[in-house]
Amino acid sequence: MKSYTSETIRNVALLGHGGTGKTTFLEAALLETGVTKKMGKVEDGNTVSDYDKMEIEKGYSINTSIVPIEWNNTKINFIDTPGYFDFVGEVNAALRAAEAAVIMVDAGSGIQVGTEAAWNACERYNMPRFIVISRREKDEFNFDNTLADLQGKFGTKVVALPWPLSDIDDSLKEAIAESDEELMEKYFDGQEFTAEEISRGLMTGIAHGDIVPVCMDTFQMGQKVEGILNLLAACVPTPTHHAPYHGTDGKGEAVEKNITKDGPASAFVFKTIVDPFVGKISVMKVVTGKIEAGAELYNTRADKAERLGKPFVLRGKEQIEMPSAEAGDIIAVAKLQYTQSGDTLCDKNALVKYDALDVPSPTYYIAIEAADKNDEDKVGTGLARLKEEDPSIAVDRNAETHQTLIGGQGDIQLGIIMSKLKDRFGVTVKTVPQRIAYRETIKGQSEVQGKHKKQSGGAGQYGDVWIRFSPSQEEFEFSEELFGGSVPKNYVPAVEKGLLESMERGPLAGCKVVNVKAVLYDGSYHDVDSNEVSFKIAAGLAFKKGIVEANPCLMEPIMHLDIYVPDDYTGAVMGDMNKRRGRILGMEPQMGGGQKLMAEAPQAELFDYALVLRSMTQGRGRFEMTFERYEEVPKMVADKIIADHAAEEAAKNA
Ligand SMILES: Nc1nc2c(ncn2[C@@H]2O[C@H](COP(=O)(O)OP(=O)(O)OP(=O)(O)O)[C@@H](O)[C@H]2O)c(=O)[nH]1
Ligand SMILES: [Mg+2]
Repeated sequence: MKSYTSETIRNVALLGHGGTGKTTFLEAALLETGVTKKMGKVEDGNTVSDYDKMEIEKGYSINTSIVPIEWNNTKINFIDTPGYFDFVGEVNAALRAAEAAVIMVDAGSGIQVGTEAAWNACERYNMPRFIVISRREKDEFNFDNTLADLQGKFGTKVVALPWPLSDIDDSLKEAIAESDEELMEKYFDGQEFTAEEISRGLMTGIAHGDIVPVCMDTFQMGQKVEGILNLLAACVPTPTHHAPYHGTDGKGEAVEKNITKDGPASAFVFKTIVDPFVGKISVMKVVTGKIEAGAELYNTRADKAERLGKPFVLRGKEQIEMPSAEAGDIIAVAKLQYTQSGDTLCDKNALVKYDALDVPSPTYYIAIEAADKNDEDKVGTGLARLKEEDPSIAVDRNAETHQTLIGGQGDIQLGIIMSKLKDRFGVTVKTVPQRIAYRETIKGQSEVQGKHKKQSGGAGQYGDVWIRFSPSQEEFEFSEELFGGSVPKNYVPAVEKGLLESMERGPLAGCKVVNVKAVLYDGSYHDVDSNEVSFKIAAGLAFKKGIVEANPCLMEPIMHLDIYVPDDYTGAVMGDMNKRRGRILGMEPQMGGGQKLMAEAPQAELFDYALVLRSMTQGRGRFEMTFERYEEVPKMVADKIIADHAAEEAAKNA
């Protein structure tokens, strides 16, 4: 593929509800531009964009892919995003590389949750946008009705746009007038716009997001996409007109960089593909300068230089070599050593680090185990590789529950991660019930004796301690108030060690014990039989007894939730929180509609919250969750946890 200049490149993200035909539209465009001879179909697994094995198997897009379409000396780099909710991280990344978005709307279904999500994402990124209506071949489809729905939802900035511009109706005229004061005056004076003014007004309006054209051109399953391509080639702002990229320079000071081919090179890596055969592919948007094969660029996050191989253009999985790439283009480079998604590569003499990617924080976790215990290491390395590809997954090894958790946006995303582990790394994993990192503590005091004595035959063992237990603000406090040499000082560290080790597994439910103060105040010893081990064991015995006698209780993690829902659903969400032992702390109306509900609930009641909230709100609700504090488990619940633990132990020892 030839190199394109900044002015002849357009970068367009394809967004929209799942299944609206984004990937299919690209197939039509590839056919129309002569790249393919026959149109691929998503259901046949032979499209250019959905090339990943998992995408073919599932029949929908999972990864963002790049499909450049060369059209009348312009190259439109389409960035095809998955429409399904779980893959919002892919959409965020795509919008960091695009100058405009096309929101695909299904003629039959009209506005869907994914349409709203796409619109909101465009608002967040100030993204100029176009609306294209797919599946218009349906009999019941009526353009004016759909347009009216879109205007009802998103406002009058949504206008029908005939292309090439022919008859310009009043709503379009008004929108053009609003783009510019001079044009507004002319409009109110009743003067006609010149062709140049119309074009200027339209471009400004689209670039600022004040005009959102709905493409009027009909296109049907694989035919006639040229109207849309013409419109996009003409009206999508060129990369050089894009709002500047924000970041920091070598001194950590804020900088803004406009896309320009002049000056030192810099590029933003928005996507990583881990190909089992080719290795790692870093997909980047060139922000400034020019990138050539063999260039040495600096990775400002990793603080390492990277030598680039030949840059290439991706078209689905196909790699097309390019001699060089100019600012504004999207290219890929293979086998970079240190670079991850969200990194900046730049000229060493002009350091810059662009703002990192917005990675959605995980809201849904599952606990996994390798089906074969010997594969644990492979699971670890596999997950680390997959996280390079999808930074929105979290991989946590919980030190208290000893479980491996993977987190993401929902069950589809995590199911795919599990399939990929099998497929690419050959390890089968299974999900297991998630454990909560309960903790044990005490609310009262106790004074107990721990005595370890073994004096039958051979060398004896003797350790005897009296310890006072009470609550503490700190995780663990230890001191001694011994008098008269009841316990020789050299055994005191062994007592402390014995207590510390016992804290790992409390007597109630085998959980970590916290917030305990222990004072060693008395004891006895034996001249011959006492040793460190005996005092350690004695301390452990004292601990068990001491905790049980000091009014112990179980503590559980309480999470803070910020839940964003449209007004209609607040009642349902609040009711559901009550069922989860949760509390609503407050409510804040949001700009642009909807409410933010602040709530707290025990983690134990929230495992499925991401899935339930989604179904409760038809996919319109979302939430963020952070750990808040530990709180005492209510007695009824605690009794059950303790009983379950006892049963588990009994089964283990049976
Ligand atoms: N009848 C008809 N079917 C279409 C049209 N466009 C797409 N389809 C079909 O709709 C289904 C979904 O199309 P995709 O292209 O995968 O939709 P998508 O928007 O890429 O979906 P996600 O990747 O899940 O977001 C496929 O079975 C297509 O063949 C169209 O214009 N008319
Ligand atoms: Mg798709």
